[in-house]
Amino acid sequence: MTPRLLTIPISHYCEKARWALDRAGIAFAEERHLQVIHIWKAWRAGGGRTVPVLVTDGAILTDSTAILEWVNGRMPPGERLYPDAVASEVRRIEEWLDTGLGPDGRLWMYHETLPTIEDLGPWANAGVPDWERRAFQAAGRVLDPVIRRYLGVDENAAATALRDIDRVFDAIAGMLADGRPYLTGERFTAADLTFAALSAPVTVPAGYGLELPPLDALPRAMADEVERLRAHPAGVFATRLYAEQRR
Ligand SMILES: N[C@@H](CCC(=O)N[C@@H](CS)C(=O)NCC(=O)O)C(=O)O
Repeated sequence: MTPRLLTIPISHYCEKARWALDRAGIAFAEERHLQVIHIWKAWRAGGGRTVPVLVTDGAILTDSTAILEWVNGRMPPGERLYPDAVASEVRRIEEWLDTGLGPDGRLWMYHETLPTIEDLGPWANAGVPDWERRAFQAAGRVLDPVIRRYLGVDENAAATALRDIDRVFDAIAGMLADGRPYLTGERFTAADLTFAALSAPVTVPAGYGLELPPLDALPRAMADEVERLRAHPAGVFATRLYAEQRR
Protein backbone atom coordinates (compact mmCIF):
# COMPACT_ATOMS: atom_id res chain seq x y z
CA MET A 1 0.00 0.00 0.00
CA THR A 2 1.24 3.48 -0.87
CA PRO A 3 1.60 5.44 2.39
CA ARG A 4 -0.95 8.26 2.81
CA LEU A 5 0.28 11.60 4.13
CA LEU A 6 -2.50 13.76 5.59
CA THR A 7 -1.59 17.43 5.56
CA ILE A 8 -2.59 21.02 5.82
CA PRO A 9 -0.62 21.69 2.63
CA ILE A 10 0.96 24.97 3.67
CA SER A 11 1.84 23.81 7.21
CA HIS A 12 5.56 23.81 7.97
CA TYR A 13 5.37 20.61 10.07
CA CYS A 14 3.75 18.93 7.06
CA GLU A 15 6.51 20.30 4.85
CA LYS A 16 9.05 18.76 7.24
CA ALA A 17 7.51 15.30 6.75
CA ARG A 18 6.99 15.77 3.00
CA TRP A 19 10.62 16.83 2.53
CA ALA A 20 11.90 13.72 4.34
CA LEU A 21 9.70 11.40 2.27
CA ASP A 22 10.74 13.14 -0.96
CA ARG A 23 14.38 12.95 0.01
CA ALA A 24 14.20 9.22 0.63
CA GLY A 25 12.39 8.71 -2.69
CA ILE A 26 9.44 7.08 -0.90
CA ALA A 27 6.25 7.27 -2.98
CA PHE A 28 3.29 8.58 -0.99
CA ALA A 29 -0.16 10.00 -1.62
CA GLU A 30 -0.66 13.41 -0.02
CA GLU A 31 -4.22 14.15 1.12
CA ARG A 32 -4.53 17.89 1.62
CA HIS A 33 -7.09 19.50 3.88
CA LEU A 34 -7.74 22.89 5.34
CA GLN A 35 -7.36 23.99 8.94
CA VAL A 36 -10.15 22.72 11.22
CA ILE A 37 -11.28 20.10 8.65
CA HIS A 38 -7.89 18.43 9.23
CA ILE A 39 -8.93 17.59 12.81
CA TRP A 40 -11.71 15.29 11.60
CA LYS A 41 -9.54 13.79 8.85
CA ALA A 42 -6.59 13.18 11.19
CA TRP A 43 -8.85 11.55 13.77
CA ARG A 44 -10.58 9.36 11.18
CA ALA A 45 -7.19 8.16 9.92
CA GLY A 46 -6.31 7.07 13.45
CA GLY A 47 -4.26 10.10 14.45
CA GLY A 48 -4.70 12.83 17.03
CA ARG A 49 -5.78 16.37 16.24
CA THR A 50 -2.66 17.52 14.40
CA VAL A 51 -1.17 16.85 10.99
CA PRO A 52 1.02 15.52 9.49
CA VAL A 53 -0.24 11.96 9.88
CA LEU A 54 1.37 9.18 7.85
CA VAL A 55 -0.69 6.03 7.37
CA THR A 56 1.47 3.05 6.37
CA ASP A 57 0.86 -0.69 6.14
CA GLY A 58 2.27 -1.28 9.58
CA ALA A 59 1.72 1.92 11.54
CA ILE A 60 -0.05 5.24 11.88
CA LEU A 61 2.50 7.96 12.59
CA THR A 62 0.97 11.02 14.15
CA ASP A 63 3.89 13.42 14.48
CA SER A 64 6.49 14.83 12.07
CA THR A 65 9.39 13.51 14.16
CA ALA A 66 7.95 9.97 14.16
CA ILE A 67 7.62 10.26 10.37
CA LEU A 68 11.27 11.33 10.01
CA GLU A 69 12.38 8.42 12.18
CA TRP A 70 10.31 6.01 10.05
CA VAL A 71 11.81 7.46 6.85
CA ASN A 72 15.29 7.27 8.38
CA GLY A 73 14.93 3.53 8.91
CA ARG A 74 14.32 3.13 5.17
CA MET A 75 17.38 5.06 4.03
CA PRO A 76 20.82 3.62 3.21
CA PRO A 77 23.26 4.23 6.12
CA GLY A 78 25.23 6.87 4.21
CA GLU A 79 22.14 9.00 3.65
CA ARG A 80 20.41 8.73 7.01
CA LEU A 81 18.83 11.80 8.58
CA TYR A 82 20.12 10.73 12.01
CA PRO A 83 23.70 9.57 11.34
CA ASP A 84 24.88 7.38 14.25
CA ALA A 85 27.82 9.60 15.19
CA VAL A 86 25.64 12.67 15.83
CA ALA A 87 22.17 11.14 16.30
CA SER A 88 21.58 12.34 19.85
CA GLU A 89 22.67 15.89 19.00
CA VAL A 90 20.42 15.87 15.91
CA ARG A 91 17.44 14.71 18.00
CA ARG A 92 18.10 17.37 20.62
CA ILE A 93 18.17 20.17 18.01
CA GLU A 94 15.06 18.81 16.29
CA GLU A 95 13.12 18.74 19.56
CA TRP A 96 14.27 22.27 20.45
CA LEU A 97 13.07 23.59 17.06
CA ASP A 98 9.82 21.56 17.08
CA THR A 99 8.79 23.03 20.41
CA GLY A 100 10.05 26.60 19.90
CA LEU A 101 10.61 27.87 16.38
CA GLY A 102 7.70 25.78 15.01
CA PRO A 103 4.88 27.23 17.15
CA ASP A 104 6.46 30.71 17.26
CA GLY A 105 6.75 31.01 13.47
CA ARG A 106 3.20 29.81 12.98
CA LEU A 107 1.78 32.19 15.60
CA TRP A 108 3.62 35.18 14.13
CA MET A 109 2.62 34.25 10.57
CA TYR A 110 -1.06 33.97 11.51
CA HIS A 111 -0.95 37.30 13.32
CA GLU A 112 0.43 38.97 10.20
CA THR A 113 -1.74 37.23 7.59
CA LEU A 114 -5.14 36.72 9.24
CA PRO A 115 -6.36 40.26 8.46
CA THR A 116 -6.11 39.54 4.72
CA ILE A 117 -6.22 35.73 4.78
CA GLU A 118 -8.68 35.43 1.86
CA ASP A 119 -6.06 36.97 -0.44
CA LEU A 120 -3.73 34.06 0.32
CA GLY A 121 -6.29 31.43 -0.71
CA PRO A 122 -4.59 30.56 -4.01
CA TRP A 123 -1.50 29.41 -2.10
CA ALA A 124 -3.00 28.20 1.19
CA ASN A 125 -5.65 26.08 -0.52
CA ALA A 126 -3.58 24.45 -3.24
CA GLY A 127 -4.73 20.89 -3.79
CA VAL A 128 -7.51 20.75 -1.17
CA PRO A 129 -10.95 19.45 -2.22
CA ASP A 130 -13.14 22.02 -4.00
CA TRP A 131 -15.75 22.16 -1.26
CA GLU A 132 -13.06 23.00 1.31
CA ARG A 133 -11.76 25.77 -0.92
CA ARG A 134 -15.25 27.24 -1.19
CA ALA A 135 -15.76 26.94 2.57
CA PHE A 136 -12.46 28.77 3.15
CA GLN A 137 -13.51 31.69 0.94
CA ALA A 138 -16.91 31.85 2.65
CA ALA A 139 -15.47 31.53 6.16
CA GLY A 140 -12.48 33.88 5.75
CA ARG A 141 -13.75 36.45 8.25
CA VAL A 142 -14.85 33.80 10.72
CA LEU A 143 -11.49 32.05 10.61
CA ASP A 144 -9.75 35.08 12.03
CA PRO A 145 -11.26 35.02 15.55
CA VAL A 146 -11.38 31.22 15.63
CA ILE A 147 -7.68 30.77 14.85
CA ARG A 148 -6.69 33.71 17.05
CA ARG A 149 -8.45 32.18 20.02
CA TYR A 150 -7.32 28.62 19.29
CA LEU A 151 -3.61 29.53 18.99
CA GLY A 152 -3.63 32.49 21.39
CA VAL A 153 -2.68 34.96 18.64
CA ASP A 154 -2.56 38.62 19.58
CA GLU A 155 -0.23 41.60 19.23
CA ASN A 156 1.79 40.81 22.38
CA ALA A 157 2.11 37.10 21.67
CA ALA A 158 3.24 37.85 18.10
CA ALA A 159 5.89 40.32 19.31
CA THR A 160 7.18 37.79 21.85
CA ALA A 161 7.22 35.04 19.21
CA LEU A 162 9.24 37.23 16.85
CA ARG A 163 11.77 37.99 19.59
CA ASP A 164 12.11 34.27 20.31
CA ILE A 165 12.54 33.56 16.59
CA ASP A 166 15.37 36.11 16.50
CA ARG A 167 17.03 34.28 19.40
CA VAL A 168 16.78 30.96 17.57
CA PHE A 169 18.24 32.52 14.43
CA ASP A 170 21.15 33.91 16.47
CA ALA A 171 21.72 30.51 18.09
CA ILE A 172 21.69 28.77 14.68
CA ALA A 173 24.17 31.33 13.34
CA GLY A 174 26.33 30.64 16.41
CA MET A 175 26.40 26.91 15.64
CA LEU A 176 27.58 27.67 12.10
CA ALA A 177 30.13 30.29 13.15
CA ASP A 178 33.07 27.87 12.95
CA GLY A 179 32.43 27.45 9.22
CA ARG A 180 30.73 24.03 9.36
CA PRO A 181 28.35 23.47 6.42
CA TYR A 182 25.57 21.88 8.53
CA LEU A 183 24.36 22.20 12.11
CA THR A 184 26.10 19.10 13.41
CA GLY A 185 29.08 19.09 11.06
CA GLU A 186 29.77 17.85 7.56
CA ARG A 187 26.48 16.09 6.83
CA PHE A 188 22.93 17.26 6.17
CA THR A 189 20.70 15.79 8.89
CA ALA A 190 17.19 15.97 10.35
CA ALA A 191 18.37 19.01 12.34
CA ASP A 192 19.03 20.99 9.15
CA LEU A 193 15.84 19.79 7.48
CA THR A 194 13.82 20.74 10.56
CA PHE A 195 15.37 24.19 10.79
CA ALA A 196 14.79 24.97 7.10
CA ALA A 197 11.20 23.68 7.09
CA LEU A 198 10.13 25.25 10.38
CA SER A 199 11.64 28.63 9.52
CA ALA A 200 9.50 28.81 6.36
CA PRO A 201 6.84 31.10 7.92
CA VAL A 202 9.56 33.74 8.39
CA THR A 203 11.70 33.06 5.29
CA VAL A 204 8.98 32.06 2.77
CA PRO A 205 11.56 30.07 0.80
CA ALA A 206 11.68 29.23 -2.88
CA GLY A 207 11.69 25.46 -3.29
CA TYR A 208 9.08 24.75 -0.57
CA GLY A 209 6.96 21.65 -1.28
CA LEU A 210 4.28 23.88 -2.74
CA GLU A 211 4.34 27.35 -4.20
CA LEU A 212 4.36 30.09 -1.55
CA PRO A 213 3.14 33.65 -2.11
CA PRO A 214 5.63 36.16 -3.50
CA LEU A 215 6.60 38.84 -1.00
CA ASP A 216 4.46 41.48 -2.70
CA ALA A 217 1.36 39.36 -2.06
CA LEU A 218 2.05 39.50 1.71
CA PRO A 219 1.17 42.35 4.07
CA ARG A 220 3.99 44.94 3.92
CA ALA A 221 4.97 44.60 7.61
CA MET A 222 5.35 40.83 7.20
CA ALA A 223 7.34 41.13 3.98
CA ASP A 224 9.76 43.56 5.71
CA GLU A 225 10.43 41.05 8.51
CA VAL A 226 10.85 38.22 6.01
CA GLU A 227 13.44 40.27 4.12
CA ARG A 228 15.26 41.05 7.37
CA LEU A 229 15.34 37.41 8.46
CA ARG A 230 16.32 36.14 5.00
CA ALA A 231 19.41 38.37 5.24
CA HIS A 232 20.32 37.01 8.72
CA PRO A 233 23.10 34.35 8.52
CA ALA A 234 20.59 31.71 9.68
CA GLY A 235 18.13 32.86 6.99
CA VAL A 236 20.88 32.63 4.38
CA PHE A 237 21.56 29.10 5.68
CA ALA A 238 17.87 28.12 5.39
CA THR A 239 17.74 29.46 1.83
CA ARG A 240 20.85 27.48 0.93
CA LEU A 241 19.38 24.28 2.39
CA TYR A 242 16.29 24.71 0.21
CA ALA A 243 18.40 25.40 -2.88
CA GLU A 244 20.83 22.53 -2.36
CA GLN A 245 18.96 19.85 -0.40
CA ARG A 246 15.24 20.04 -1.21
CA ARG A 247 15.26 17.78 -4.21
N1 LIG B 1 4.45 18.05 17.10
C1 LIG B 1 3.61 17.97 15.93
C2 LIG B 1 3.05 19.35 15.63
C3 LIG B 1 2.18 19.35 14.41
C4 LIG B 1 1.30 20.56 14.34
O1 LIG B 1 1.29 21.42 15.23
N2 LIG B 1 0.55 20.62 13.25
C5 LIG B 1 -0.33 21.72 13.05
C6 LIG B 1 -0.28 22.22 11.63
S1 LIG B 1 1.07 23.36 11.49
C7 LIG B 1 -1.73 21.31 13.35
O2 LIG B 1 -2.18 20.26 12.95
N3 LIG B 1 -2.41 22.18 14.08
C8 LIG B 1 -3.78 22.01 14.35
C9 LIG B 1 -4.11 21.70 15.74
O3 LIG B 1 -3.27 21.87 16.64
O4 LIG B 1 -5.26 21.30 15.96
C10 LIG B 1 4.43 17.44 14.76
O5 LIG B 1 5.65 17.62 14.77
O6 LIG B 1 3.85 16.81 13.86
